[in-house]
Amino acid sequence: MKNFSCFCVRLFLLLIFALVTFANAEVINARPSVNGKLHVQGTDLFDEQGNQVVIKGPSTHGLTWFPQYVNTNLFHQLSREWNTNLIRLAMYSYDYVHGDRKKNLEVLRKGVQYAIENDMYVMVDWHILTDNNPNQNLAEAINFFNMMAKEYADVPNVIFEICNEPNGDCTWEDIKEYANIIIPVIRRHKPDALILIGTPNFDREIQEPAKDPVDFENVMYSFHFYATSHKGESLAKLKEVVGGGTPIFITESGFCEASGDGKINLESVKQWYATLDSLHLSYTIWSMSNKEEESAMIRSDSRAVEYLTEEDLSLSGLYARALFQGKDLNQIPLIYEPVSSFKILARTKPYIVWGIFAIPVFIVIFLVFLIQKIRKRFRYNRIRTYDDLLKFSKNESAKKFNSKPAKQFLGDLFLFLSTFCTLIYLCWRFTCSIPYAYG
Ligand code: IDC
Repeated sequence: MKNFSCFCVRLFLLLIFALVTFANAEVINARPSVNGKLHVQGTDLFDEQGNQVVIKGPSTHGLTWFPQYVNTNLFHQLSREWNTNLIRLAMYSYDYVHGDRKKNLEVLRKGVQYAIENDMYVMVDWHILTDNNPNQNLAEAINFFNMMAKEYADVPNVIFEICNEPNGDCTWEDIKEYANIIIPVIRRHKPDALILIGTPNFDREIQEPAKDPVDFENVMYSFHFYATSHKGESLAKLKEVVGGGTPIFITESGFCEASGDGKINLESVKQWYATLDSLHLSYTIWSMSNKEEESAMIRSDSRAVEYLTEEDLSLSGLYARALFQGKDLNQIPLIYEPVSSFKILARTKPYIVWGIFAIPVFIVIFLVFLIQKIRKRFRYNRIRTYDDLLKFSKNESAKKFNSKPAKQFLGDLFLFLSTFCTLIYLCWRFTCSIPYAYG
């Protein structure tokens, strides 16, 4: 009996040990208040106690484009109900440099504050895009990161993404040069800051830093994908680079095409995010907005900003929420009604939709012209317009004002083409380009 109780106690202790070890192996829902500052070890992220962590959450759209979604109630819902422990604040550097700087900073600071209030990690993203090389606005970037690192030196929540997507002819050497300047600026105030570095060609060429990493600890390199546009080859590259020991953070991803629009490819989505989970990669999903594009998580006809119900969510929103909550994506049917398919086609491939309109419009105008001509022929002696008056006049001096056949043809052609283009434009305008939500 004594042996048996000894055995039971041992078994119980073993169970507890196994549970603790298992729990330590991966803290899915790391929280700044519990897990503190994050740091990189190998290819993984770890908390202050040495537990491996993964952080996930949505990315905002441009901060000053959709500032209404930066509010504490929505962040509370994202944190508590959506189970997200990360929010990315996308501050378009072009807007900051050339636009309303005060507004950008105001929304950004609010975003950081709400993330702190709701116990989320927060990624401060210097969102370069049209300014394709981060060195273009180097002085501004230095000032910006100096200010941010100083302000949030002691805040474990804040993570820095020093440049969104370098593109065009921006090389890895250019990015390294930039990182070598910006990282010390940040680290002067926040020596242990976690820093994420962009990679060439819209954060896709992660093999470059794999070959030639920067000389700093505690950094990760950004990789972006959009499931409809990027598939096998990109996925294989990601696996290979991570397998080779390079730390990667998916600072942005999406379910549709890289344009931010176009239909979702669910099979590809499942494959990508299952891979991210198996590699313990952290990620954000684009975007928390109601823009009329497929990547927006909120429906374009929704006006909710502080709490999102099921009805407010687009397909992207439903899938993103399911991923964050660890639910099965197959539970959400991927259905495109003919109207929404047509709208997506009009936004992504407008020339096809114009073509679709062009055929019936052409036929209708052609028939109208034909009928007009036939009618004129049979009722030639009826005078209706000044033109007719001249045409049928017996007066010699009036006749010389008659248009020549070539001129007449040109006139008809002009009328035909302008009616044709106007009608196509109106068809497109009424069916596609007036956002439903705005009337
Ligand atoms: C897109 C937005 C779109 C906006 C465009 C230009 O979805 O509404 O008009 O930017 O600013 C990225 C970029 C991200 C893009 C997104 C989708 O980081 O700014 O947002 N994307 O195209 N990289 C790959 C895709």
